[in-house]
Amino acid sequence: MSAKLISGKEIALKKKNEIAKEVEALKQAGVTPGLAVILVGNNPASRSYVTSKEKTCKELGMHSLLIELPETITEQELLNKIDELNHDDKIHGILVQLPVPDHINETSIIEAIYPDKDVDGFHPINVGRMMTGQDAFLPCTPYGVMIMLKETGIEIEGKHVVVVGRSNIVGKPQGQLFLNENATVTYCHSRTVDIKSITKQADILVAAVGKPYFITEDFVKPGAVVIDVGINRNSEGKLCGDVDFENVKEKAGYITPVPGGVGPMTITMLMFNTLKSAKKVLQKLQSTGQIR
Ligand code: BQF
Repeated sequence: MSAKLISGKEIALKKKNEIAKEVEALKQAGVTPGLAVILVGNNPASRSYVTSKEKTCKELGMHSLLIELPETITEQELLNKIDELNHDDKIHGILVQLPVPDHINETSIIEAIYPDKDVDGFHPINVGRMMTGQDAFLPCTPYGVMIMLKETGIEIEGKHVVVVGRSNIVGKPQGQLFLNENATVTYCHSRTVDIKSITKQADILVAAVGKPYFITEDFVKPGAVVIDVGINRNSEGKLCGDVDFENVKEKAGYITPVPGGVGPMTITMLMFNTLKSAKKVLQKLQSTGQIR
């Protein structure tokens, strides 16, 4: 193993400690940060993500509300639930666990959440704010990656970052966040001709493909930083990333594991965003003299 391991688990632990302290201070001031998580249907992976979000909320002293709805709920009923939470003063963050069933329009759901409570950072208002470099809720996974690099002391300015993957949730915003930090950004995707020749130029390579072991050592420049955003199950049913870790670790300068890499940071940034939302509410209450 020549690469240094970037432990998302450890960085997440440090960040969660900082968040827990701020949550306590906020509670003293009269505002308990609250997150509502809506789970529609019974997808086992979704259920496990939702459970870990709830558990983390509680660990950090936040209020958490889990709303479980049957697969058969109509889009309108879900929209009504969201609107109720939009107007609930105890709730500072709302998220609908994705994917939603096919008969529900994902875009309509995302757009129904008030941007000020959109702690996933998926609402077009937050996407636009991020793109123009304004204050916004940043999507948790790409944001988590940026914090991991910062905490590890890896420079971004002027570096060539190659993002493999272009989903709205990870790939696209990931490239934008790197651009905001003055990196040179290249996107690769399923239609890219000769992916390897491009990924080999990366100082920082982000894999967000959704294919187990897609990134092998021949995709990687010696000494590169390799960030694995993939969460897959391999043929043995074990959790694995998009990177062939065992081989790539011999060539990379830094590498993130799966599990214990980006995943724990995703959850942590969700807590950070919920805290941030609650802090804004406190500021507003203070500036309008409703609380001192
Ligand atoms: C780890 C997610 C695909 C689709 C929807 C820790 C998580 C995962 C892995 C986790 C994910 C992936 C989440 C580890 C939340 C990340 O130790 O490696 C935590 O809970 N995630 C989600 O909510 O929705 C998804 C991936």
